[in-house]
Amino acid sequence: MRIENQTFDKIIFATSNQGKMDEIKMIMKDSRIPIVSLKEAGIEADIEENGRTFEENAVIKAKTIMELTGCLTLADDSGLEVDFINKEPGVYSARYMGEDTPYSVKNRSIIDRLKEAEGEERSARFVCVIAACFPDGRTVTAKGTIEGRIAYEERGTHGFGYDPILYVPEYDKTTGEMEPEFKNQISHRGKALRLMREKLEGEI
Ligand code: ITT
Repeated sequence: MRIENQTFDKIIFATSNQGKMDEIKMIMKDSRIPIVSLKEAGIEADIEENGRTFEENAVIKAKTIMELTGCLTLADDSGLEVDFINKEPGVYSARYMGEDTPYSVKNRSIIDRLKEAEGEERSARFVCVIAACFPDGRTVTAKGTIEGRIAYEERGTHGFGYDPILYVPEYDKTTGEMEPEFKNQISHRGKALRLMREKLEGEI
C-alpha cells in the first residue's frame, strides 16, 4: 500500500487497555494491514490525556505514538456519559474514583448516584472516538455511540469497565451480558472503527 512514497506495513493501535484491544482485534480481524498493540510493538508510553473532549484525547494519543514511531497510528478515546449526572464520568471514565479502583466500586457509585432517577432519567451512552494520525501530518477521526440506560444493578460478566451497568432496552441486556461478537456489531467502538475503516480506504 503506497501513498506519497509512504508504505504502510502495519498500523499501531495506541492503547494500553486490554479490553479495548481485544475488541479492536476482533472488529478489525480482516484488515489488509496488520494492527499491532503498543505491547506488541514494544512501546511503553505514559501519555498525558489532557484534552477536554474524546476527539482531543484520541488525537493526543495517536499523535504522540505516531511521532515516537513514525508509523500510522490509531487511538481510541471512549467513556460513559450519564445524563442525570451532567454526562459524568465522560472523558474521565478511566480515572473516575481513581484509575486503580475496581469497576465493581465505580459501577456501584454510579448506580447509587442515580437513586432518584427513574425510566428515561437514567439515559446514558458509551461514546468512542477513534483517531488516525499519519506520519505526513494528516489526522482523521471517527465517532460512534451506543445509547442505553443505567441498570439498577450490575449484570453480565462479558466485556470490561462499565459494561455491566449499561442496559440496552432494545436487546433487554447490559453490554456486559452480550457475547463479544454481538457487542462489537452494535457498540460505540464497532461503529467508530467501521467508520474509520471507510475513511481510511480513501486515505491509504
Ligand atoms: P488507553 O487510553 O490506553 O486506550 P484507557 O482505559 O485509559 O486506555 P480511555 O481514557 O479512553 O482509555 O478511557 C476509557 C474508559 O471508558 C475505559 O477505561 C472504561 O472505563 C470506559 N469504557 C470505554 N469503552 C467501554 C466499553 O466498551 N465497555 C465498558 N467500559 C468502557
